[in-house]
Amino acid sequence: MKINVLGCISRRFFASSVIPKRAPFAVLSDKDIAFFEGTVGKGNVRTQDLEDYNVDWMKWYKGHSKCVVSPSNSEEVSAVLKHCHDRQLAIVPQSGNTGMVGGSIPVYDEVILSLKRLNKHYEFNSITGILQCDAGLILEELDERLRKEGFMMPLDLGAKGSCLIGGNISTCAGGIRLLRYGNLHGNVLGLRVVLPDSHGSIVDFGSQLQKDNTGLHMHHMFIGSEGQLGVITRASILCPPAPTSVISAMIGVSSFSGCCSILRDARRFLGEILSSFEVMDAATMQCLEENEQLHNVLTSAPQFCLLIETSGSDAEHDEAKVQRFLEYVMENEMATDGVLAANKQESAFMWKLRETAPLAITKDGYVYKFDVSLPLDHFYELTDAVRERCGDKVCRVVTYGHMGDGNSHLNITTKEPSEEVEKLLYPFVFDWVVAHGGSISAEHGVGQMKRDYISVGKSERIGELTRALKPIFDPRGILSPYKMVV
Ligand code: FAD
Ligand code: 2HG
Ligand code: ZN
Repeated sequence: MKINVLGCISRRFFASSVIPKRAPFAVLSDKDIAFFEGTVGKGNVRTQDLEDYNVDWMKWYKGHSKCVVSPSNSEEVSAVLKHCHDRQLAIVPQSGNTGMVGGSIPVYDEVILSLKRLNKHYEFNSITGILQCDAGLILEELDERLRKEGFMMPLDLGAKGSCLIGGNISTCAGGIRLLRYGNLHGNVLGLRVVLPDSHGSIVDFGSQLQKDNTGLHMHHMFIGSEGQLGVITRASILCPPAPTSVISAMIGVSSFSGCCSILRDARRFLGEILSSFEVMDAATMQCLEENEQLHNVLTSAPQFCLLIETSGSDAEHDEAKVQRFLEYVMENEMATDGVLAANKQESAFMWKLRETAPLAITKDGYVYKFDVSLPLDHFYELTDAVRERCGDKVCRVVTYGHMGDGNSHLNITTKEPSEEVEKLLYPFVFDWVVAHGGSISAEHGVGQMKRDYISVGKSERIGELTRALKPIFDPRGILSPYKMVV
């Protein structure tokens, strides 16, 4: 299912943020447009009605691009990037445009390179489980195709109906099953990348092999690089067999330390079949109720709801494990109540609650969004600290997230953007996270949103090395300027 796009545009504002000045890139000319049309076909160069491309999913960022170019293969991407290099025209790769940090949106008038037409090549080996495919294929469609052969994509996220695999790799997307299938650094074996250099070089990094220790493992550099180094046009991905038995349950818990105990025991009892361990706090459930009229399946009005899922290949074995685990939790009074999904519909409703949370909070008006990794000892302390700091200046402070991976989605809502709230949150939250051993970006990336904070808690040398790396791949700095590498 394609995800909804939000309503009004409210440009992300950071009173404190200094947007870098426009660099001396060329200005798009009629000759450039003619070149693009000659390369990718007239119908695949847009110069009008660009709103959907210039604005992000959250409606926080608005670019001013005058042109969207949509190539259909690596050779066309190469010709476009070579032209942009030679002309010194800035260009931003864009896939499904579901990113949450403004990475896919131009800051000024950069050309937009839409990768949606890069969707032809699909080759799957059902013995090795290795998929080779074009970067512009939609995650959900890839998953559906693989399921017909008994396999699945190793990642899953709420935006699956709209995001493209190239966008997922470029953000190193995490999602709801990372606990079981690992992150993309483990699953992506190789990448075809087009570089914005004088040749528009097309380079195959990594391979289609599970073991390949020849040279530096350079494909990893592009995973999570947010379009700063090159354009991913094709990927080789190791895909797991699809489970034949999936069990979902929701458990109510009265304290966060109680959630941690349940996570420890879930790992112990469920072992290899544990595939999701998600948390939603009471404020999230209240928001779902008020803004989306979605009612909790748990009736004890707990402080925390855990959504736990197992994925395995033997229903009897999995059910016995889950049963033993739930009995243990209940007998030891670790939960306020619990519900085991009786069928696919009930399971889908549990996931609907979790996946609607990002949309539900936007209905309060304005959202301050944080996506952080934290050691579990401090996971919910941050929410408490922010609640205390913001008091009644905000509508609500909600936390949901991928607790099994230590990834908290802390969201603070207000009716309208507020400079006062912004000053309470920035840099407070980022400093707090780093001081408690966390990361200020768990899975959404840096984009435009965290550009000013990228060095928090990192040594200067890391910044120097990153900046030294960029021109090796992008000698004229034309690819997605003013973002992660500034
Ligand atoms: P885009 O948003 O188009 O681009 C993302 C970044 O990658 C940009 O910097 C862009 O320039 C760059 N880029 C895109 N394609 C390429 C390419 N081929 N080559 C080089 N650079 C490229 N994220 C998670 O990690 N986990 C979640 O659970 C999750 N859930 C979400 C739920 C919802 C409802 C929404 C709206 C978003 C969610 N996201 C989540 C964020 C987002 O979906 C992911 O970041 C996703 O991976 C972005 O993919 P995309 O195709 O939309 O990429
Ligand atoms: C999710 O896990 C997404 O639902 C979005 O990563 C997180 O809304 C958010 O903050
Ligand atoms: Zn997430």
